[in-house]
This record gives sequence, C-alpha cells and structure tokens, in this order.
Amino acid sequence: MISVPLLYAIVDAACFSSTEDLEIFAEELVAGGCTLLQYRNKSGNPRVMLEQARELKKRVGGAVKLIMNDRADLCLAAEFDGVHVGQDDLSPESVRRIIGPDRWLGVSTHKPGQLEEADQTSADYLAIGPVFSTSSKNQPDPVVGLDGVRRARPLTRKRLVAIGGITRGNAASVIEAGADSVAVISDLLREPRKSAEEFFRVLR
Ligand code: TZP
Ligand code: MG
Repeated sequence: MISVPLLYAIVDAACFSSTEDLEIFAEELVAGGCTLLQYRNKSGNPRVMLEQARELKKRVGGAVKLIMNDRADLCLAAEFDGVHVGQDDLSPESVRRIIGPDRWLGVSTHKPGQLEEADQTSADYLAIGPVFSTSSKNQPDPVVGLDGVRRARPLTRKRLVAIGGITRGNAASVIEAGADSVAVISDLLREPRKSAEEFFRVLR
C-alpha cells in the first residue's frame, strides 16, 4: 500500500507563462513541504510536455515524487514516478503494462460506479471529484460534494485523493469526510510556499 501525503499539489502548465515560472512554483511547493507533485498540461503538445517534465525532474525530482497526468509514455520518457489517468485516457491496466509494477498509478473517478470499477484494477490510489466547483478543469463532471467523498470512502481500501475546489478553508472537512489526501491547483497558485505550509497546518 502506498503512502500518500495529505497534500497532493498539481502543477498545471496552463497557469504559467514560462517553464522557468513553473519550475520556481514547484520549488516553492517543495520548500512548503510538498512531497508529491503532479505535472498537468492539457495543451496537447507532447514535446513541450516532455521538455517541461524533464526540467521539473531535474529541478525537484530528488525531493518529491512526480506524477505525469494522462500520459504513460511521457512518464517513462521523463523518468517520472507515476501516472494519473482519467476515464477517457488509456485504461488503468494498459497503463500498468507500460509503467511496470513499481511506479504509482492513479485513476480519476466521478461517481460510485467508476470508483468500484477502478478499485478492481491495479491502481495505487483513486481520485474522487470534483468535490466542490472548480474553474481549473474544462467541462468538469458534476460536483460530488463532501457526501460524495463520504460515499466513496467505504467503496475502496485504496488511498483516496479528493480533488476539485479544495482550499485551505475547506480541506480539513474533506479529510474528515474520508479522503486520505487533497489534490489542489488554484489555492496554491498565489503564494505556493505559504499555501502549502498552511495546508499542512490545517490538515495535521
Ligand atoms: N479534476 C477534477 S477537479 C480538477 C481536476 C483536474 C481541478 C482541480 O483544481 P482546483 O483549482 O484545485 O479546483
Ligand atoms: Mg486525464
């Protein structure tokens, strides 16, 4: 069983105007105590993704686990520690065959049926969300609320990561509802080091 930190920080390339800015952001997250980062880039440009991922790996790879969103091929190419896939990406078992037994595999779910299905795979952790409304994702699934987290909890023994609209103000309630970890984009953006520290403070 993997051990996920309480805060799972997502570095979304769409939020930065340069790779340098993105790297500084990641370094600040590490300085704030983050040990698990996901690199997310929905632009669809695999060359840019690989270049940024390699830079991230160079810059913070010694200090954190790095998870590649969507793409098993880029996870391997950038020597990341895992992959996170959604309902429309390669299936968990296809990704597992690519990344091997040791890298982490996470799967996004948005309703109980998806969670039960993903629970039967070799995924290491399951994500549930969006818990609250979010503007960081295009066409998000319906909000599941804290009740969605409560309902998800008994459906799997895998680590459960909650995502979507989670802030320093509501994170404790999400963990209380049964999540092992909260995944966050926007509430880290403005002051990453301070925000990460505050997340850890409220979640302790
Ligand atoms: N999947 C479900 S909600 C979401 C993703 C990628 C976005 C989370 O971002 P934020 O800004 O923390 O709501
Ligand atoms: Mg995806």
